[in-house]
Amino acid sequence: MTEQKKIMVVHGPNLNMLGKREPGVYGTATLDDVNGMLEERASELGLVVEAFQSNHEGEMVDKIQAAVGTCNGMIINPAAYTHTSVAIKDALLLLDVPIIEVHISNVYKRESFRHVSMVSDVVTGKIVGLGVHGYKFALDALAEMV
Ligand code: CA2
Repeated sequence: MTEQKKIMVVHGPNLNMLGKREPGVYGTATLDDVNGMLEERASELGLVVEAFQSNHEGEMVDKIQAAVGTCNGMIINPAAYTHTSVAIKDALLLLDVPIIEVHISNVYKRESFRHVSMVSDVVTGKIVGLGVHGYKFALDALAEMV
């Protein structure tokens, strides 16, 4: 049997609050719902997913470094660190696998500071504004690439 390809999913700060606050912006699905949906879709696609969430920039950097050589693709929503983190950008540059940046909300319809992404020029592609469905579309896209 060939080994299944692994997709690392990295959720940034405050995404542990999904479904518990601000449903008008981020919807009603919880982070567990999102991860469960990704696991289900991954098994249909013959992939495995490992999901990780942290409110801490350095922990996200550690997780991205640990993904080097151990995963075949990555989905990342760096949340607020999208707009500020050179450290996360530099860590993503260590990966030589496809990376999809996901944002639940349409950041371009929001405050101008959310229009800036430190990571968009180092990822393979980006999905914004499609709610939590964006994660599933990212997984489908990675399934085609890996
Ligand atoms: O739209 C996205 O996915 C964001 O990455 C979400 C970030 C925000 O800072 C980005 O500009 C856009 C915020 C994540 C906070 O998530 C919450 C979820 C529910 C309740 C409160 C916060």
